[in-house]
Amino acid sequence: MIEAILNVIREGTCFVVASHAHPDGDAIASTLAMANFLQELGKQAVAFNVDGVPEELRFLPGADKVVSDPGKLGRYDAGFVLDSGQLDRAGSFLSEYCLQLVNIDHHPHSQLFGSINYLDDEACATGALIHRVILAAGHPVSSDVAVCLYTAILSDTGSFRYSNANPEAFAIASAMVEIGVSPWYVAGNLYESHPVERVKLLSRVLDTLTVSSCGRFGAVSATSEMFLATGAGPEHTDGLINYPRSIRGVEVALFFRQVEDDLFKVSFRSKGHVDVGSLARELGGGGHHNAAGATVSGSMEQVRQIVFDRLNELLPLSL
Ligand SMILES: [Mn+2]
Repeated sequence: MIEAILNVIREGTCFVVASHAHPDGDAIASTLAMANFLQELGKQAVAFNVDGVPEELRFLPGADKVVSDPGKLGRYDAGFVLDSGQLDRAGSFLSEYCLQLVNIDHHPHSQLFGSINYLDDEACATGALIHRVILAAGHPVSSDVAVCLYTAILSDTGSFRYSNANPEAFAIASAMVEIGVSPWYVAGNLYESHPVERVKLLSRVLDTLTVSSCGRFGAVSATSEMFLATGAGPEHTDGLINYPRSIRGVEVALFFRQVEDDLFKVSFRSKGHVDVGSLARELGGGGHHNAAGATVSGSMEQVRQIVFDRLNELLPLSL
């Protein structure tokens, strides 16, 4: 599988590397690791994301060159679609710009939209798969690539706290630090450079905290009114779901974000047996056992009730 990817790289000269909309650290950092690696091989490589690069990831090498306007794309020998699960999360139009697509992903149920699909749902991050590709190419990991790979893994393992923090995660992190990555530099950029709007939004979001009577799930919400009042945007909501999750006894955390008057994005995190990926799929979304999301229409009260009712059914079964 990796050999087939290396052949695509050897035979092509220009590539696009893309990842899913509303990108997280793994999505952007994997994209930039791959794009930087391809450029170091003397190839042309464009990094693309429909939503651009979130503020806290702009320190990554090459982040300033990420293209977000599909109109600026050219023609490519291949497109690498990373961390995306399905092509439309990165942009269905990518297939029109590329002679072939290569899907590299660690999400379970990732669709086989590539001519090559390098999938491993046991990998801690897509960044770990990119690391395997670079090692197989026999290419030394540059300091630019190293900081991207370290960031991808730090981010997707929740700073090595989640169950996906496997030996490979620590091994890659260790190797990247060996190459010269500064853990404090990365953590400082990722976690201690929040804009004040985010912290103001946090105070309002925490005000909405509810915990179920069983104590096993907890939720917070962000409404359009809160975004307006604080000047924060949806890009400032990353990690807010960790607050209900941090409560003792809470197994499933929920974050409801108003998208339109009667439309809510629901994020799920599970600490235990409940497979929030399958719950999200029931609601038309997707994701992992431990982290998932769906978009549900209805008023805030209706949407919360739909999800709470389903959890009240699921949680007793998971004892
Ligand atoms: Mn990922």
